[in-house]
Amino acid sequence: MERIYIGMGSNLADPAEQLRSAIEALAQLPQSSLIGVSAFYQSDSLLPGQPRYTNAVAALDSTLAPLVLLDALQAIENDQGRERLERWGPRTLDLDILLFGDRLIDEPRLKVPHYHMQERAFVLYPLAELAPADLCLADGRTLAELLGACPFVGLERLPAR
Ligand code: A4P
Ligand code: MG
Repeated sequence: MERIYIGMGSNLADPAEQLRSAIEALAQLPQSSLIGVSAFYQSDSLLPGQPRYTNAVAALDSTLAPLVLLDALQAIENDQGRERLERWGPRTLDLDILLFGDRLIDEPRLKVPHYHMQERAFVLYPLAELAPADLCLADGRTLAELLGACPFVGLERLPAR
């Protein structure tokens, strides 16, 4: 079993409902158990002119191989009507593998840790609800250090999932 953290994001078609459906789908993954889900957080899109995002992080224990898990996550995205029109375009559901145990993965289809997660408040704050503060990221910095360098700015933690 490896502990996997998955970043979830949506900015189309009732984002909170998209995340709730995604959580149900994650709970059904084979060879896996859903360990926990953070609160939902809203923030402006990194790209101007797009609707606001709702983001959350899920923790999963799994024996699935990384690319098998990626296929399963992309199937969930597709089931929820994701259309890949342009990179970084608005989306009903985005599922990113943030961390996969302590693995460093550098394959054409899969880079782990997920790039830029170290500086994204909408990833780090929900992750901190689930992961220990001394969790070490690939570059040797701990989650606590990354949070210290990433102010809680522009994030709104929603009261309920
Ligand atoms: N891929 C490589 N590594 C991974 C990984 N660790 N997890 C590949 C998942 N997929 C990975 O992803 C493109 C390809 O990346 C996949 O086919 C997979 O093989 P995608 O989900 O189709 O495209 P994308 O999401 O548009 O691109 P990307 O680079 O994942 O964008 P991001 O980083 O997700 O940024 N603002 C707020 N507030 N909240 C957000 O969540 N998200 C984005 C998109 C922009 N602004 C945002 C947010
Ligand atoms: Mg993505």
